[in-house]
Amino acid sequence: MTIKAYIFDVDGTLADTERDGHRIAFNLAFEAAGMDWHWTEQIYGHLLSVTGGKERMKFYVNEYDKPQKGLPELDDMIRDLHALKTQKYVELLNNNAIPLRPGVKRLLDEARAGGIRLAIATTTTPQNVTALLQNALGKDSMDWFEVIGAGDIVPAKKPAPDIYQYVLDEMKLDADDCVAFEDSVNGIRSSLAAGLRTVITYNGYTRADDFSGALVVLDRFGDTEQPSAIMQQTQQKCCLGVDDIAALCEQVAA
Ligand code: XBP
Ligand code: MG
Repeated sequence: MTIKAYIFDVDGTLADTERDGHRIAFNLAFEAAGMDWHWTEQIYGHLLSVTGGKERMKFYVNEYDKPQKGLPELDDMIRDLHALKTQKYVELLNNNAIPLRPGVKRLLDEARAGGIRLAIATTTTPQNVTALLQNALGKDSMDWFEVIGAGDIVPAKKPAPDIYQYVLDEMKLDADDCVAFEDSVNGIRSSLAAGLRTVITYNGYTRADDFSGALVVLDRFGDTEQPSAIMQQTQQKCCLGVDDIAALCEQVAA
């Protein structure tokens, strides 16, 4: 069977954006709004169990019993805080682009050269996707992706399958035609629930997550300068390529 499309998660997969990107933007927004909230790396690691910045702030208020718990205007406050955070995140990326993870650009180029269609399925906002891609890959990179499924465009965020189902519907493709690329347990639960074979590249926050059902679990896609340690150990090669992904899909189909 021919793979027609690759559907990429963004945060943690295309780039390591959480610890030094989103977390910093949240703290800058809290400070600008005069809030005494501050998310350390450790607190943020716990809060990452909830996807979506607005949902994550609500979880934080309840989980850490903050004084704002139960306020009638809490949802409005969180909405405004999230808009400020998104502005801070975009500014952050425009000033200090967060690089793509090793091998992401190589795999995107290989896929495009091979006629494999590209899409994005992410919990973050469209503005954040645009800022990441344009700063890391240049202005025209947005056109590489046929569909960008992002943020509140679906009712339920990951681990619900909604965002992947939205992308499949928009591309008029079946799950069997595609492969998903994720970094976290919420992400793979979402992609598997949508029926998608899933490649995992874990990161510092997700290395201990349960990736049961993954097509393959790697430290990174890898490239010649920054090879994948797992590909070197298991396949005696530096990187995961389009051919490797096709072979993995053939194996599971057999
Ligand atoms: C990761 C998320 C997002 C980001 C923060 O998205 O769960 O919520 O952490 O971005 P994914 P927002 O891994 O699906 O790309 O504040 O815009 O939600
Ligand atoms: Mg992710």
